[in-house]
Amino acid sequence: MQVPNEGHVAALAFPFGTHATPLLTLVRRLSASAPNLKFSFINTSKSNQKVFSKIKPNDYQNIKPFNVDDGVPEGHVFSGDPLEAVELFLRAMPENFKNGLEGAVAETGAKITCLLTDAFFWFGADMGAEMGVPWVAFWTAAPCSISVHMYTDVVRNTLKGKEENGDETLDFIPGMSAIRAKDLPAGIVHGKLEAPFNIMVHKMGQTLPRATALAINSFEEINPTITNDLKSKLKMVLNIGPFDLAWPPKSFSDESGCIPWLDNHDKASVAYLSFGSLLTPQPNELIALAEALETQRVPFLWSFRDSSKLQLLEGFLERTSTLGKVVPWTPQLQVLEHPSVGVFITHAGWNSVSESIARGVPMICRPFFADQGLNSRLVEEVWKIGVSVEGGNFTKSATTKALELVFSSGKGGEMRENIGNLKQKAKIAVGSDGSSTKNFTSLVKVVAGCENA
Ligand code: U2F
Repeated sequence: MQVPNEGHVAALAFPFGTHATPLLTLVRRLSASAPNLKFSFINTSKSNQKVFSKIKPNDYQNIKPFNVDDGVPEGHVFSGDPLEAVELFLRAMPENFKNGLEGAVAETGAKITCLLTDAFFWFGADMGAEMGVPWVAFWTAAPCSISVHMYTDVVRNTLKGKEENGDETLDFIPGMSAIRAKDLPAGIVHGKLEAPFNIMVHKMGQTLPRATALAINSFEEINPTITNDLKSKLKMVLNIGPFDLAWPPKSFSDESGCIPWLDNHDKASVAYLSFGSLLTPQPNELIALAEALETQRVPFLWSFRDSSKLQLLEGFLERTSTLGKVVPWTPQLQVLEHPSVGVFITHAGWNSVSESIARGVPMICRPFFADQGLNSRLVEEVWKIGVSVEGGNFTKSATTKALELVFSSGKGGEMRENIGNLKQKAKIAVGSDGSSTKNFTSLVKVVAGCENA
C-alpha cells in the first residue's frame, strides 16, 4: 500500500478508565504502518503524563502529545464522587478539543487530514464534516456494548413498563438474546437517563452511522452475529484486536516480583484478582472475598490498587502471607500468560476480559458498572468461559461456590476448553491472514486518506 507523504491525524482521547492507553496503542500501531503521517494526541495533561510515561520516546517519534483543559475550575475541591471529574470534563467538551486541534495545527504547521476519536465523542461527526476529513471512531470495549448504545431507543421502547425485575431479554436485537435488561449499563433503561455521561453515550449511538469507520478492540469471530448487524448499520466496522495479541508491549516491569512468585506455584492453581483501573469493592465484599480464599486455601495474587483500604484486610494479610501475595499493580498480561494462573477474579472490564480470553484463563466475574454486566453475561452464558458470582456481589458462600466451580468441577474443565478454543480464534484473527489483520490494513488506508489504494 502506498501511504501519502503528507497527512496529519488528530486523536482525541477520553482521559478516564482504560481509554487513553488503547487509543495511544492504536495511534502507535498506525504510525508504525504509516510513518510518513504526523499524529497529534490530544488529551488532558494528567492522562497524557500517565499514558506517555509507560512508553519510551523512541516508540512515539511521530506522535506529539497536546494537552487540553480538563474542565476543573481553579481551587476546586472534589467531593469524593468518582463521576465528578468526568462530568467537569464533559462540560468542557468540545470547546477544549477545538482549542487543542487549533494548537496542534499551529504548532505542526499541518492541517488535519483525519480525525480519530474515542467513540464517546459524537461531536467528531460535525468536527470531521467541518474540516472535510474522515471521522474514525474507536470503541475500546466489546461489539456487544456498542450495539446496545446503537439500539438504545429500541430497547427503551420495547422494554417500557417491563424493566421492573430486569429479567426481560434483548432477543429483539441480533446476537443479544442472552442479555437481560439487568445486564445493561445504567442510562439505557435504568439509572439517570439524563445524566451527562448517559446523554453522551446515547448521542454516540445515534451519531455513529455518520462515522467513516468504527474501529473496535475485539475480533469478528467472537460475536459474528453482532458484528454483521453492526456492519449493516454503519459505513465500516473494523474489529482490529485483541490489541495485546496483535501488538504486544515490547517490555514490562514487575516491581513487586509477581512472576517469580507465580513460578513457585503449581500449574493452574492460583487465583489472580484485579478490579481494573477505577474501583475497589466495598469493605463487606472485600472481607467476604478474603474469607473465601482463606477457607478454600486457594493461592492468590491480588492487584489491590487502593492502599488506603488495605487495613480492612488486617489479620487476613498476616494469616495468608504464605498463601497469597497482595501488590499495588501487576504486569497483568504476563500474569495471565503464566501457567500457574487458574482463574481470573475480575470486574469484567473489557480489556481484562479480552486479555484473559487471549491467554485462555477462565473468569469469575463481579461486574460493577458500564459494560461490565454485559461482558459478564457473555462470559457466563454465551462463551461459557467463566461464571458470575451468584447474587451479583461477593459473599463468602457465592465466592466459594464460584471457586469450586472453576477449580474442581467438570464445568471448570469445559470452561477451560471453551476459552482455549476462543483463544485460538483470537490468535488466528491477528495472524497474517486473519480478520483483524485485514481490518487493520483497511483502517490504515482510511486514516492515510487512500482507502481506494
Ligand atoms: C474501564 O475499565 P477499567 O480500566 O477499569 O478495566 P479494564 O478495561 O479491565 O482495563 C484494565 C487494564 O489495566 C491493566 C489491565 C488492563 O489492560 O491489563 N492492569 C494492569 O496492567 N495491572 C493491574 O494490576 C491491573 C490492571 C471501564 F470501567 C470498563 O467497564 C470498560 O470495559 C473499559 C474499556 O472501555 O474501561
